[in-house]
Amino acid sequence: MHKTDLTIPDVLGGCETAAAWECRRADILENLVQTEYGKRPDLPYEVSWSERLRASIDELNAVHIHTELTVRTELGAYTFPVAVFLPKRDRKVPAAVLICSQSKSIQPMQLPSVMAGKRPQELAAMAKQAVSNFRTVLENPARSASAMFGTKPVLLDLDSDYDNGHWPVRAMMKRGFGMVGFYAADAEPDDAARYPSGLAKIFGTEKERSPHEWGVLAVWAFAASCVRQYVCSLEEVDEKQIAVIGHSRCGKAALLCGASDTGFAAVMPNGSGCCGAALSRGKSGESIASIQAFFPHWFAPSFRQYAGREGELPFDQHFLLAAVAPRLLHVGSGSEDFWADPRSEHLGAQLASRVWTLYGEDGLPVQMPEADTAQVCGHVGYHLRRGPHKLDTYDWICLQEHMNRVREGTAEK
Ligand code: GTR
Repeated sequence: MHKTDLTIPDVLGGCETAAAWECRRADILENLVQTEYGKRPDLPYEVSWSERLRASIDELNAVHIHTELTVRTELGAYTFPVAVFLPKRDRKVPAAVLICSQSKSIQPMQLPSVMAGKRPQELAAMAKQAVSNFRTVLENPARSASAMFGTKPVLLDLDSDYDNGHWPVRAMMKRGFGMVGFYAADAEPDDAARYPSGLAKIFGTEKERSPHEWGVLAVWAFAASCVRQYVCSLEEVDEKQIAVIGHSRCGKAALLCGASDTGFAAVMPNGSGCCGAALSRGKSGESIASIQAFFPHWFAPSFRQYAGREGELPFDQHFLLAAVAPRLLHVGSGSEDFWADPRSEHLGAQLASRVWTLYGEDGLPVQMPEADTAQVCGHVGYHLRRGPHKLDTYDWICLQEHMNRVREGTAEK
């Protein structure tokens, strides 16, 4: 339950017009990215791609493309694969880029399985333990995290799985919605001990990062922006209707990506919790201290100063959510996802939605919706899926229907 006696920084900061907000937005993003996720070293780069396979899949009435995407800087080139499914239609289709947190084979990037099904008190005790272990854990976060939590592999093949809720190709092809996915770990492995070894390496990031240098979440967000450039080149896709979506750690990255890259028309952080859509102040479950105990490589080194000091942050997560305005923001939660804290995710979206009022919309209601219900107010939406921490077909449908309503002009303001 979110505490109510908190001082939460005001996202509008006195802005009364959209023009005033747009100046403030630029400052907010600069400051927030520097402090929390870290910045990409300022090196020129080029993105190119090569389609390795293009095949018609009759059972889906769709085209499957497998592409290799290359990012090049003066320090080298890095290539990772992208899977695409496009429904066959006689018009351009909307599409989403998924930053995929699952893997094709067993890798270290897994949801700690012991968190699943835990009661809030048990999770809180685990977090407390993590915080008290802060120093020790930081020495070898990846090993400590798996030792404390264990791992449960969830495998997904983006090129051949059609019926996985994380990547429901069959259902979305029927709805005329294009799907583009890449494994986050292919862009940059989710392993503190190996960071940097993927995209971050060709930008000159070293093991010892400077205080405001990018962490892995920012690298994944950047990778999704590079993928968007490729998606814009596909003639089957409406380049004004491209969303970015991710779940959990990749929901945080999707939010960062969509907030920063205005080429994305829509953003869905799903189950993104701590350092995603959830307000840090008053949050239950995961905290800024515990997340950095396990995953220090996700953030800028400077963010460590806020471990256990949420109240001192000059912003909160609704500032990042608001940076999506006036584009489409849709936040998804699972009703049993105590670690992410749906109430704090809803509060983040609701407070951020005040910025959309500058564009003539009403903003989200203060009340959370019932489970398995979506709230859609103009370009801002929130839904609460009944169930645990995961990305499921229902979440995808909520995003697709929200985008549809906005496109057809039928979303109430
Ligand atoms: C957890 C982490 C969460 C979330 C999750 C996931 O271990 O504490 O912030 O990102 O992993 O990615 O599934």
